[in-house]
Amino acid sequence: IEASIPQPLRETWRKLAATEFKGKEEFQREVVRHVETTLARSMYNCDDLAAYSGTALAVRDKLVVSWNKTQQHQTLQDQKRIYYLSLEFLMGRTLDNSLLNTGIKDTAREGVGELGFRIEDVIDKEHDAALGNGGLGRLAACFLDSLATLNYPAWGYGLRYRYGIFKQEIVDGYQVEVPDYWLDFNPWEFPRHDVCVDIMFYGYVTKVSDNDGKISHLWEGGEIVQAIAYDVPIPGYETSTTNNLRLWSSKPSSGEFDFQKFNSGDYEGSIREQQKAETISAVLYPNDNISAGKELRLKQQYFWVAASLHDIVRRFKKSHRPWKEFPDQVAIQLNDTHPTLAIVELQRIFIDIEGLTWDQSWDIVTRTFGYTNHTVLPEALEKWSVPLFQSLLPRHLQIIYEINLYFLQGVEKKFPKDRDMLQRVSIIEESQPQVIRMAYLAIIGSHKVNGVAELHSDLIKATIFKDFIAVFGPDKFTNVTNGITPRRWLHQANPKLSDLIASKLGGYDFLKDLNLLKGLEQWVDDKEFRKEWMEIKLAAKIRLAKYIRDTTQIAVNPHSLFDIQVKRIHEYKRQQMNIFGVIYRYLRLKQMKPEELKKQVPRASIFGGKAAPGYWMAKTIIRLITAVGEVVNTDKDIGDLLKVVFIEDYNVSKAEIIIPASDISEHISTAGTEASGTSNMKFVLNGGLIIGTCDGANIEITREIGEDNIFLLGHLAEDVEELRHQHRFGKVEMDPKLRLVCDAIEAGQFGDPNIYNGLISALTTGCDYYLVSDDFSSYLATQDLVDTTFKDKEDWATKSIMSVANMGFFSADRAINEYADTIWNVEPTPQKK
Ligand code: 475
Repeated sequence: IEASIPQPLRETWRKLAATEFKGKEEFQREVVRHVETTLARSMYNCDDLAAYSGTALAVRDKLVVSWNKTQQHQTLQDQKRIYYLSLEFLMGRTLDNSLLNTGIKDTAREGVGELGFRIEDVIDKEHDAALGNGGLGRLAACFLDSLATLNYPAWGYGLRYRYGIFKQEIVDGYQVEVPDYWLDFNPWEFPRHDVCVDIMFYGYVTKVSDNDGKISHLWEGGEIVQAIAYDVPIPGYETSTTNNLRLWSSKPSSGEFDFQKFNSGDYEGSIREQQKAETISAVLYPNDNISAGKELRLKQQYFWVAASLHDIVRRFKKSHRPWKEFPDQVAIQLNDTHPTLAIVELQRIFIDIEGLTWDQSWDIVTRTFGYTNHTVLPEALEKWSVPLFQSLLPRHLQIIYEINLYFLQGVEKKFPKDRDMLQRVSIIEESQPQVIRMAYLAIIGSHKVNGVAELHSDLIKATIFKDFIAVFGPDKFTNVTNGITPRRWLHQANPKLSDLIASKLGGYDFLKDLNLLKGLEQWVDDKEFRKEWMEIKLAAKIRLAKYIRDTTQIAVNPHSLFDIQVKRIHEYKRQQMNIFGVIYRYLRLKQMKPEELKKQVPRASIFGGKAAPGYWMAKTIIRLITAVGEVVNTDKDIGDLLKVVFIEDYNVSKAEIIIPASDISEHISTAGTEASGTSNMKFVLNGGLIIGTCDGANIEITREIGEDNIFLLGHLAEDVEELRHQHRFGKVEMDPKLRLVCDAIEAGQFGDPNIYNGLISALTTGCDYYLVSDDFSSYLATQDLVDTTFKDKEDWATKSIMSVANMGFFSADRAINEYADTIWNVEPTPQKK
C-alpha cells in the first residue's frame, strides 16, 4: 500500500498527521476551539452541556487517531477477525470511559477545572446510548471493551436505532413510557455515507438453467432499502487498539423516490415510501426475554444481517484468497438467535452469487458461525411464521427448507425409522401456521453452541436442545460463563474503591488481570484498610441517598441496610417475592413493641427496572412496589426502620451510581430460569454481598467466593419440575406467611386491591409457575440471617473484602479469552507503540 503513494507526498502527510494529546494545554486548546468554532459559543454562554460537547469532541478527535492506526494495522496483519453480531449494544455513556481507557482523565479534570467546570458535571451531561434492553445488550458492550483491551481484531455489528429503549417515568405509581430520542448530539459516531448496501425484501424467485443445464435461482422484483454505516470507535484500556462498532441505519434507496407522484403534486405520497424505509432502524423492540414475532422485527434482523455479511464478504474478497479459507479469516458470533438469518444469507451469497456448490458452501458456513444462547424461557425462543417468511424472504425460505432436508436426511441415517425424532429436531414446527425454529437453525448452522453459565449450559443440553446432543454429540455444546468489564464496573463506577485497591496491590494492573485481586486477602486484617474500605461503601451510600432524595423526595438513612434489586421487571426474576417480603416485614414491624423495634436493623429496599410496555403483570409489580412505598414511607411508627424506593428509569449510567452503594443485592430468580445474570457480578465486585437462589452465575460466584460469603435460598433447579407438577394438581398449600401478605393486599392496605388481582391469582389459580410460595419462607429466613450478619460490622467487612478478592474469574477478559480459544481460534494483534 505504501508504495502506491510517492515519497514526498507521504512525508507531507506524515508531517501534518493528527497526533495524540501532548498535555493539558493542548487538551484545553482543543476543548475551547470546539466550543468556539464547532459549537459557535463562547466563554459567556458555555454551560455544562456545551462544556461536555466541547470536551467530547476534543476527546473524539484523538480517539480517531488510534482508531485509524488500529484499522490499518489489522488490515496489514491480515489475520482472522471476530465479528460480533448483536441486535443490542447497551453502551451507556462514552466520555468517562474514553478518558479512563486512554489515560487522560486527570488531564481532563485539571483542564476543564481551569476552564471553570467540574469534570463530574461535564460527564453527567451525556445522554446514555441505550441500544439494548438488559443483560444481553450490556454483555455485548462489556465484550467490546474486553476485545479491544485484549487487542483482538474484532468488529461489532448492530443497528443504529433512532430511538433506544424508552425512558421510564413513574406517574401516580405507574410506569409510563417516553420515547428516547438520543441522536440530537452524538459525537461518538461517524457516518460513512460511502459505505452503503442495497437490501431487498419481498419479490419472487425464478429458476433458470444455463446451457450446461446448471440450475440457479434469481431473487428479484422486491423492495429495496439502503443500509448506511455509522462507525463508533471502541478504545481498549491502556492499549493503542481501538476497534470498530458498525451500526446500520436504513434509508430509502435512491430508486424508491416516486417522481411521478411528486410531479403530479402528491408530495406526501412521494415521501411515504421513504418514511417506510426509515422505520426499519427507527426503534429498538423493548422486550427482554420475550419474542414478539412482528414483521418489522424480522425486517430489522434481515436488514442488519444482510448489510453486515455484505461488508464482511467484501472485506474477505479484497484478500484474494480461495473461498475455503473464509473460516480462517472470519469468525462470526451470533448473540442469541436474532442474527440467525446470517447463516442462510451467507449460504445464499455463496451459492446464488458466488457460484459455489451447496456442499462447499455449507462447509464454509458451518465453520464460520458460533451461536450463544441466553435463555431457556419458552416465550423468548424465536419462531417465525412460514407464511411471513414466504412473503418477506422467499429465497431464504427455500434455502432453509434445503438445510432442513439435508439435516433430516443425516438424522434419519443415524436414527432410522425414528419419526418422532425427525419431528422433534426439524427446523420446521408443524403447527398452524408452520413456524421456523430459529434456535434449531442456529445450532445446525454453527460449529459451536454455548450457554452463558455452567448451570445454564448444562440445562440447555438436558432440556431444550437435548435431541441435538444425540445428533451432533456433546462436543458441539460448551459453556462460556459471562463476565463484566472491571474498567467500567469498578474503575469508572467506583474510582475510590479502585484507588484503594491499587494502593494495596501496587498499581492498577488488576484492571487488566482481575485475578490479581486475590492479593487483597493479605490485607483483610489490616485495620486501617478495613476502615477505608467501609468508608468508601458508606460514601457510595450517601451519594445514592442524596440521589434518591433529589429525585423522589424520600429520605433514606445512609446507615440503614441498603437492599437493592435493579434489573428488568419480570415474573421469573421475582421482584414480586421481594416486595411481598417487604410487606411481611412491614406487618411484623407494626406488631412490635418499642423495645423490640429498637433491636431491628433499619433497611432501605431499593428497586429499579423497566417493564416491557405490553407486559401487564410486570407493570402491576411496579405499581405494588410504589404503593407499598407510599404507605410505608409515610408511616410514623416505622421511620427509618423501613423505606421503599423505586428509582425511575434504571439504565447504565444510573447503575454506575447504584451498584457501588449496595450492602445486599437480590438475584432471586426461580432456579433454572436466569441464564447467568451479570449484575450479580457487578455488585459483588463493588463489595456488596448478595442474596440469591442457586441459579445462573450465582452458583459459580458461590464457588469462587465461598458459601460463607453469600446468602443462598430456595429450591434447586432439579426440584422445579416436581414442584410445578404439585401446584398443577392443587397439592400445595400457600405458605402461611405469604397468605398474610396476600390478605393485607386484598384488605386494601396498599390501595385498591383489584389492581393486584392478577398478581395474587398467579399464585393461586395460576399454579404459581415461578414458585414464589415454595421459596417464600426460605427467602424470609435468609433475609433475617442477613440482618443478623449485618449487625456484626466486622464480620460484614471481612465478607465484603474476601468476596472482592475472589472475583477475578468474572472479568469479561476471561470470558473473551475463552471464546477466542475454544470457539473463534483467534490470536490477539497487539501493536507496538
Ligand atoms: C439473560 N434478551 C441473563 C444475559 O447472557 C444473562 C432481548 C431481545 C429479545 C429477547 N430477549 C432478549 C435476553 O434474552 C437476555 O437479555 N438474556 C439475558 O442474557 C447475558 O446474564 O441471565 O436473561
